[in-house]
Amino acid sequence: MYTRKFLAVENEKIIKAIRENGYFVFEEALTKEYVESILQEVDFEKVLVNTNDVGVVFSGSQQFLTHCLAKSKKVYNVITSSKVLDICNKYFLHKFLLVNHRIYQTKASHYMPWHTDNNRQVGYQLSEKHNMPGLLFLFYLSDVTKNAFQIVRKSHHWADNYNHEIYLSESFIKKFEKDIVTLQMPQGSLIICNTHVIHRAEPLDNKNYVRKTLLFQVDEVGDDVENVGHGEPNLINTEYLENLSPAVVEYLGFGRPRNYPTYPYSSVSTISNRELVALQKQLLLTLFKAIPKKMVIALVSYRVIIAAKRMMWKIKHN
Ligand SMILES: O=C(O)CCC(=O)C(=O)O
Repeated sequence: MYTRKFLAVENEKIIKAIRENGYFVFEEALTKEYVESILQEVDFEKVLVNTNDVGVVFSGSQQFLTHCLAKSKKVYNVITSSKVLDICNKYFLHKFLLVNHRIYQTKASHYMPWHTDNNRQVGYQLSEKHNMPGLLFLFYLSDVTKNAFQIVRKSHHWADNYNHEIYLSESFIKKFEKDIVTLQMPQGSLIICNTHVIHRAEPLDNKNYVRKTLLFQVDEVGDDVENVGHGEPNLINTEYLENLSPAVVEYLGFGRPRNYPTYPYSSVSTISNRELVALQKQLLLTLFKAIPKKMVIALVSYRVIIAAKRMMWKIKHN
């Protein structure tokens, strides 16, 4: 999964960088083969419509697979890897929790304002900025030359002074131009940042560009009752839970309430017009293909079909 050169980096060094600068970066932390195998488990083009499974949803110019822990063993392995857990163990002083995770694809055009991720929510709404320490892990699953993660270096030392702001304006951030770091990096690269650091994805306006990302956030919830319910649902495929340790049980939040809805909000109306037209075509095609079968069912009735099935079964098994 991880490259040897990344595994060789001492976690103390990673933590020192995060404490000083607000972030740590490493090019090609995951091997190319591992990233490709993750991407094989995610079909970004197949949107969920009356599908009895977890899968991809559209939200404007982005597509999300939020329930990765139910769909991808490879992602489960990254999120619960000993490298990640050891970094968290050393960084946090008290109980920490995986509060959200997702794989997403960003296409063509996208605008994200400058913000921090120390958010408390009521439903989909941000209710306040909290003081819990937190780490955001972001892996590039494609080469990122545009729409890169941008960070205001060392802003975790002062960003909490602006906790009354939901987003920070471009004109305000311009004052810190010399501290803005734009992280264009190859597939497999990793960024870990303090959730109190000001960041965003660089605005994108390019029809032919696609960026793929795995992101997850870990917050130090401790034993504070105020933090009970902090986090999005974790749907986990039990097949993945070999060697489940008490530490992983606590980190994934078994038995712990999670009050936030799954991000992002999605419905038919969050599908872009282009994708909606493609979907309509697909639906019409399905309808035309289904008409003969439905006509037969209507004419023959299910009783006759079941009787025919019983007869075929008997012929096959006698
Ligand atoms: O995708 C990115 O580069 C940034 C994501 C981000 O800031 C977020 O989801 O909070």
